[in-house]
Amino acid sequence: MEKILVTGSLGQIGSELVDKLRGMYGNDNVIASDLMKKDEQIELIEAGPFELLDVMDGEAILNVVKKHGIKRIVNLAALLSAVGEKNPHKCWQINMGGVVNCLEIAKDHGLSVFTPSSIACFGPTTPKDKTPQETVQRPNTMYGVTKVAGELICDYYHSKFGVDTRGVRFPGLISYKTLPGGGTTDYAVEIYYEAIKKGSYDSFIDANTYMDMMYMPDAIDAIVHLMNADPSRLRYRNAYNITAMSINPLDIEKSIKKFMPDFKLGFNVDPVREAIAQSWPNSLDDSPAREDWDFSPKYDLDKMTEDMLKNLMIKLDIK
Ligand code: NAD
Ligand code: AKB
Repeated sequence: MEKILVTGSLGQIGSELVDKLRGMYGNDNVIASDLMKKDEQIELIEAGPFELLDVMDGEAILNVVKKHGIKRIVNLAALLSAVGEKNPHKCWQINMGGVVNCLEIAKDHGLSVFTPSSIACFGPTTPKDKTPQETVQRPNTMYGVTKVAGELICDYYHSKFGVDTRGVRFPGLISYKTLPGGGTTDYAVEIYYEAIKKGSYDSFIDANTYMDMMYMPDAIDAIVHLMNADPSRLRYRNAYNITAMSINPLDIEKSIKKFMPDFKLGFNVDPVREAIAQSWPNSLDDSPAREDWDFSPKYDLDKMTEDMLKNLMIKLDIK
């Protein structure tokens, strides 16, 4: 069995992806890693191999690759959009340093690499509705700059050196297991937590601002699906648009009210994150992903809301 290294594995995506991959391939074949241990992820850390790993340290990654006989890296270590704007240079160093280190090792030692891009790879001059797979990419955040550069460098290592690189452009991901790490779409997670805890939420994103979103089980399925897809069908490899829903805060309010009729939504708009959201698409065209590797999300907004609320009631121990 091929061993897989997941970097940034204690974050919002990694904490669920590691579980899924360990279930599929066996605990010992999936090596989790992160910059530091986190108490809330102790189960994941103890369930299988775990390494402390800074993706900016290429030698340390290589040592882990050799120690465990790794054949595939899923590189999730990154700073997200809002945190990235507070420290753009660090965002560049981590996001680009990590991906380049993984690619160099992949080139020299015959590994494959999966690295997610994001809707942040688009910018204010990109067509906003049904944003095509191939279009203008001039983002105005450092996070977005690293995502476009990440797509291009993965394409380069594939075409120049034959490295099997793959990736998707994730929309905002909504989940209840691990909190998001400091992005613009985080409002769409907070709203569910606050609905359960307080019955109300003040959104930092404006009422009519649309962004694409997806429930975490669909995002995890997409990674697994694309990693195992027939390479001869892949036209884009590193940057497939994928989405499950195009929604704004009022849509989520309406959906929550179907299950919690007294829920109240207010607004306390954060100009920085609102400007980032305004620079991103309203909705993506993900038909190439559907055609090339049969991407097909299962959760729409109401189905996701029902599952989020049910699981958060259990997690937050609210009767
Ligand atoms: P996250 O912020 O929840 O987790 C990132 C993890 O990386 C954290 O556990 C952090 O400790 C770790 N990390 C930070 N610096 C590191 C370093 N130098 N070395 C090793 N680890 C380090 O992020 P996430 O939401 O899980 O995102 C994972 C990937 O998916 C990122 O590339 C992100 O851009 C992409 N993505 C996420 C979303 C989303 O909504 N969650 C959407 C689009 C794309
Ligand atoms: C963010 O908001 O920064 C992320 C993303 C869409 O990349 N959730």
